[in-house]
Amino acid sequence: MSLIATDQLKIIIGLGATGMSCARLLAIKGERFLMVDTRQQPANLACFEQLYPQVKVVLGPLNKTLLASASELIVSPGLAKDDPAIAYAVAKGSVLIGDIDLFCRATSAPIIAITGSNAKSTVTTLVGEMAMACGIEVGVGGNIGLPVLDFLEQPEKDLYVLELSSFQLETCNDLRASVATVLNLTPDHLDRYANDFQKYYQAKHRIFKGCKSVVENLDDTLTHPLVAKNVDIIGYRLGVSDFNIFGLMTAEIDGEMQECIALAKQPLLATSAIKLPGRHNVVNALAALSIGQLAGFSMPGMLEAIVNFQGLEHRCQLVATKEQVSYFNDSKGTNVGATVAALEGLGATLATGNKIVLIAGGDGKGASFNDLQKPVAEHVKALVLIGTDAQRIAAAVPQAEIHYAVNMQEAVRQSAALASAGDIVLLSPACASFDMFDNYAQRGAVFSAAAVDLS
Ligand code: UMA
Ligand code: ADP
Repeated sequence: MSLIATDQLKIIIGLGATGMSCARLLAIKGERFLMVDTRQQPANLACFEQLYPQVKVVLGPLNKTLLASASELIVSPGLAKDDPAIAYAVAKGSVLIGDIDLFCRATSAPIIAITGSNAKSTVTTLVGEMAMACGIEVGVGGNIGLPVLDFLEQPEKDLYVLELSSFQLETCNDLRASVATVLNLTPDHLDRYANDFQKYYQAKHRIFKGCKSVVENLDDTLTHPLVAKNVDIIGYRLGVSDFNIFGLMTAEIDGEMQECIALAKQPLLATSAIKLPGRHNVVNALAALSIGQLAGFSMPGMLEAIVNFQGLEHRCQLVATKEQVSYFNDSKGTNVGATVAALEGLGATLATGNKIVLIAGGDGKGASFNDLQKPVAEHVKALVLIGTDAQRIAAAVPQAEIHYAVNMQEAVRQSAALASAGDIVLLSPACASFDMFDNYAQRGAVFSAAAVDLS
């Protein structure tokens, strides 16, 4: 890792996990820096002041003159980069950068970069498990919860697998990933992008800057990269496989004709061997295989990792079965695209006549709920709505049976009364949780406990 100090002033904006990791790096390098946060009482303040008593902290609205005095502004992902004070400083010559570029400057190990509106954490984790199964020393981090600069405090790994959000990609200029992918693209975080989907798309596609190879989801044209002809591309689709395309085929496995994952029309693994529920998780396995293939992982190692992968909490996780009704916690379904995938993914596994009772609602982040219409019509028996945007969801699915609940416990009780043997009760809110819960994990935990507690 190369750590080169300069005596120019740097300003870190944001006292969250990212800001703290940036401070650690600059302190180790002996750089001159200030810490800025728009909040009066950011949670890490006391800890920061204890660790760096000599570093000035400036709190409250951003001061444009102060920011313009910095050679570099290291901006945390949670902060919008179009703040007028940041724009002023950039116009005056300050360079805008984020933790991801700082990390890329410091490491020479290959990077796999994964973004998308949904499935990032699942695919990032699975790719990490594949690398481990192939005997590769791997670091898995980024938006998934581990600031990437924390890796610099450990011996360098052979490979880094990074989940990147659009917020992080906004400040990425120097990623040069070995493998880059946008898994899927549907509206999210539009409150941050002035309701402009194109801006969100552009932020996501920054992941391809300088990349060496690309994985493309052939079922989602918005993931198609604009890259030079010499960049290797592998595609995947929930359809027939082909040369350089991971897909599906029917083949004889263990004496039985079965649906299989395949590459170049060669069967690799029965889809029934994937433990994660729903068709969308078959897509996630295809995505991870495509990434691993470009990264040079061995096929047996990748297949072993898929077969052993149990999935992550709060992502279409089966948490209870009561009176032959299955309760799935998909609290991480925080936007419409995720809920559409969960409904279609689980709906495809139901026996004829069985349906889903959907618990949804929360803070919709300004998004339209209209894309719920089709999967709701196909797979949903009734919706039980909670939270701030309950009425907006109801208005988007006028043909559906709607119920309202004041809290999660009541939503689960109502859903249990609506479901019959063989049905699914699914919490997939299509919304953020902050209007009723601390975060999606707490929302999922409350749902799961209520489902387990049903008599
Ligand atoms: N904030 C202010 N003023 C500031 C700085 C931040 O009000 O001056 C607020 C932000 O608006 C936000 C909160 O503080 O509400 C945290 O922002 P941050 O940038 O300091 O966040 P970190 O603690 O550094 O965590 C970030 C990611 N958070 C965000 O992008 C909001 C984490 O992703 C990520 O795990 C972490 O870096 C390590 O890379 C979380 C997330 O919610 C899980 N990501 C979004 C998502 O997945 O949808 C993008
Ligand atoms: P992210 O990190 O992008 O939020 P996760 O892996 O945490 O992704 O999954 C979040 C949600 O995305 C899941 O709870 C599920 O509702 C949805 N999801 C999972 N796989 C897919 C997919 N292939 N396409 C669209 N949505 C998906």
